[in-house]
Amino acid sequence: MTNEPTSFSAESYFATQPPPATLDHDIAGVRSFVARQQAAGRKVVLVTSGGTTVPLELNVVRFLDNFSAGTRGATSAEYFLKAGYAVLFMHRQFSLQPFSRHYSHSTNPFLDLLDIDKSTTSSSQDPQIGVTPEKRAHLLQVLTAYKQVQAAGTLHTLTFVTVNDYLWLLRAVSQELSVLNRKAMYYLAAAVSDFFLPRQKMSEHKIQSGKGSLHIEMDQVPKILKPMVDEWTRNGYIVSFKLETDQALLIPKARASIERYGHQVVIGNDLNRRKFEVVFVSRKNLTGASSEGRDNGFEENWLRIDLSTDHEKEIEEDIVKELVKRHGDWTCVDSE
Ligand code: PAZ
Repeated sequence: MTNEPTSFSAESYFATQPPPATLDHDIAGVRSFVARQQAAGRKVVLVTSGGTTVPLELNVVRFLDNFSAGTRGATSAEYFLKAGYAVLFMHRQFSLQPFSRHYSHSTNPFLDLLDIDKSTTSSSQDPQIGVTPEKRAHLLQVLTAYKQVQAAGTLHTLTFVTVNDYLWLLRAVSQELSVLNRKAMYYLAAAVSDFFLPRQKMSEHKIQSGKGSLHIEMDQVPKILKPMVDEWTRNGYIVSFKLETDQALLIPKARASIERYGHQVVIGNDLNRRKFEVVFVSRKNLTGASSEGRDNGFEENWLRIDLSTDHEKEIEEDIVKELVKRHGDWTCVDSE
């Protein structure tokens, strides 16, 4: 299967690729969530999390996937909530989510939390289930935070699977959030496919293996940060992530991204070091509090944690703390 590649701008992408069926419903939910947070005077952060897929067939049997468990997004969302933000959590279906991430099937199986009270199994009463004593303190902490967030109504979740779902949702959610002006933050931690198969070039049915090898030419996913900065958001604080496996590329690529799209921060992370080291790349004097002495240079701030001495520490705590400070400075600047 070979196709001539098409060059998609964001505009031609949305003009030719169909929206997900649930878009209108999802956006109605976002609109009322944003209105409630605005009335309460809260800042709102959109957190994107998890990897997008690229289906190879319309009746999908096979797809390409992007690496991401959703740990960065789900963990950061909890720290944003703790810092008083309302969170729109837009995540890949079945990837990690705030609060429930502590008891995911792989890292901390839910059933290991529970015990059956042995005294009740031999008696005539129904067997009683309780929480394993050594897990109680942690569960109580997570549950308390979760219940508080539920009562305050400060977390709203949305799901995507394909890169197409992601792009449509991102545009629509960003536009809804733009009413908050500088009080909105966009924290783009999802791992988004760079290449995709436009609907018009996809085979309807399962690709057959009879012809031997498979050749697919994919088109480039449009660069959406530019329209996001210029058209979809209004003075919002935009943070993107850059994942590399070659550490030497992190800073040059992060700088190039800021240069090209004009957003506020790129957080660079190396695949194998991402749990304990990230770098913030931004323009110097970004808030423009004093335009004098402003230059076009960049600054880099490394955040590191020592996992050998601080086993419990999550680097997202420090990432969010730094962003809350920077966003605070950003909201102090008068909007033109
Ligand atoms: O979800 P996770 O914790 O497993 O991984 C997080 C991450 C590495 C996907 C994220 O920090 C990131 O870099 N996202 C952007 C990836 C990209 O360059 O497209």
